[in-house]
Amino acid sequence: MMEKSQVRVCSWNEWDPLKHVILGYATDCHIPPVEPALDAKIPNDCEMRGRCGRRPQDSIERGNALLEDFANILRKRGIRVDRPQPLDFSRPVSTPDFYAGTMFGCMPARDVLLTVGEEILEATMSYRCRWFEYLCYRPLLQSYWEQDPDFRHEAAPKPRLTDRDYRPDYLNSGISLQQRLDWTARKHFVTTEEEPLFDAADVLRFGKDLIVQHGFTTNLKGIEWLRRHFRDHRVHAVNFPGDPYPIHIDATFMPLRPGLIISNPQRKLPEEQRELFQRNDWQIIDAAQPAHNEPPPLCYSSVWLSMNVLILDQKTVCVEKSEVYQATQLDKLGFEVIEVDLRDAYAFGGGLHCATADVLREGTCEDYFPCLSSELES
Ligand code: DAV
Repeated sequence: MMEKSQVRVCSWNEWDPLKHVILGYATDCHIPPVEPALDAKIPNDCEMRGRCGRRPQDSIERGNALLEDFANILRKRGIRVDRPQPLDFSRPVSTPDFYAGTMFGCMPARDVLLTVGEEILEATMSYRCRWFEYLCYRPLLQSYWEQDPDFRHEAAPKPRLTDRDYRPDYLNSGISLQQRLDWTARKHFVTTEEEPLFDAADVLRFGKDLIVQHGFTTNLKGIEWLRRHFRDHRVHAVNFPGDPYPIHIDATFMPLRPGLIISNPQRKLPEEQRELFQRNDWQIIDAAQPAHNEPPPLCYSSVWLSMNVLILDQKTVCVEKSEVYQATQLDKLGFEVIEVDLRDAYAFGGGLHCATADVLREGTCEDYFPCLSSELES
């Protein structure tokens, strides 16, 4: 669904005034059959193990109703909201290299689309079931391209996703939590370095600098690909020991405005990687505790979706309604907090930040890290 009027694509960071956004749908979302990278993300005791197929219709309807309410909250603030075009996600994904029984869905737009300035880049993705997800966004991107002569629509090379992309030791479903923590602390992730892989939600945009999480969904070659692609940017790899399932940076490290980041207290940025922020007067503070002890049913994500906030401008932030501790923290930090009821849509792929992808934020490309020594530029 596409609203009319002239489109302009441009967004350099996570906090400048938001004007236009894409928001996903829960429609036809599936739990895909087991595949290597997805399997590594599902906790051992999770009820999703062994389940696959279309998600229950009542949960899809509830998810879509909440997403529509979220869209209306944004529209009332003058933000234009476009929606993707869901596919028949029950269909398999088949290429010469692999076969996956079904697709996934199109709720977390942030995972697929990376907006950097006047460019929107389709990520490679690293799950087989998500290989074709970009197609849901093509009608929108094509129409932006026709309306905005400065918009650059780009796509990263589609990966082969053969078994060589995944470490076989993660296929053992009996891996202990301690084993996972040991592995992720020494960057032994499920994805190998067979070819460049990244999900767009592993990237945070700080003007001239891109901060990219190395983990399950993004490998070092993916980060190197981004570095060669965004030649006018500085691309920094980060990783977060303490996260047994490191996918997507946006429930781990979240810039709120220039100089201020909330960071997941269970997933600390290593000391040597903090230096970049400290030298440039960025404060990294612990995010508030989540309000829940467990994620909602059939959800891949952790309780830390509490910190998956959507910033509307440097004074205004959308927070999930039940996340009272996170809301209080943001209020104390001087933000106007807008409550958004979205928890029952988490199972479709994430929270408020995940569900959206920027099309337009006001503002220009600034340098928020002027003090960079060459040895830190990696
Ligand atoms: O903490 O489970 C979720 C991020 C989803 N985009 C987590 C990360």
